[in-house]
Amino acid sequence: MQRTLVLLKPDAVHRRLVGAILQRFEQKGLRLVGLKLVQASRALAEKHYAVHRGKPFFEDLLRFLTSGPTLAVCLEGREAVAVVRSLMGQTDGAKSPPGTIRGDFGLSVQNNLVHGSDSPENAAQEIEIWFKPDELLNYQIAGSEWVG
Ligand code: IDP
Ligand code: MG
Repeated sequence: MQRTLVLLKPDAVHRRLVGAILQRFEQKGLRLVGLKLVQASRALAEKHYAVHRGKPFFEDLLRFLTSGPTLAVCLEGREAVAVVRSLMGQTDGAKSPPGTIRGDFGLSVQNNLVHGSDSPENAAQEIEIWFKPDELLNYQIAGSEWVG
């Protein structure tokens, strides 16, 4: 079963969209493995977005991610990485189709509510950045045979 790292960024928390966004992942059939409200430090934000270092939006992105609470979420399920990416929509809220999280809740490129890992390899690395091993739970969900 695949795992992925999702972040509900500070705009999602400030806009009180945490419940609405988490519901989409849950109702799709993904299950919660880890959940943690974090005030990201600059070091943590830099590590998470290391791949974007040097880009013109990098400093603003760090300021944004460290500006308030982020809900770190580890989700598990069949094809979890790709499923989360498709539920999120495109980076730019204005270009994201209705029905996606970014398409339904935002217009911004930067303040786009959610992060989702873009490959299983990056997911493994990112889960390690945000969670300690004992913060990730292994358990059997009742009725999981109906979901996949
Ligand atoms: P993704 O979150 O859809 O994977 P990435 O290209 O990995 O998009 O960019 C990481 C984050 O950086 C985005 O989610 C968004 O918050 C921000 N970002 C990306 N491109 C821009 C830009 O052109 N201007 C401002 N912020 C950007
Ligand atoms: Mg990305």
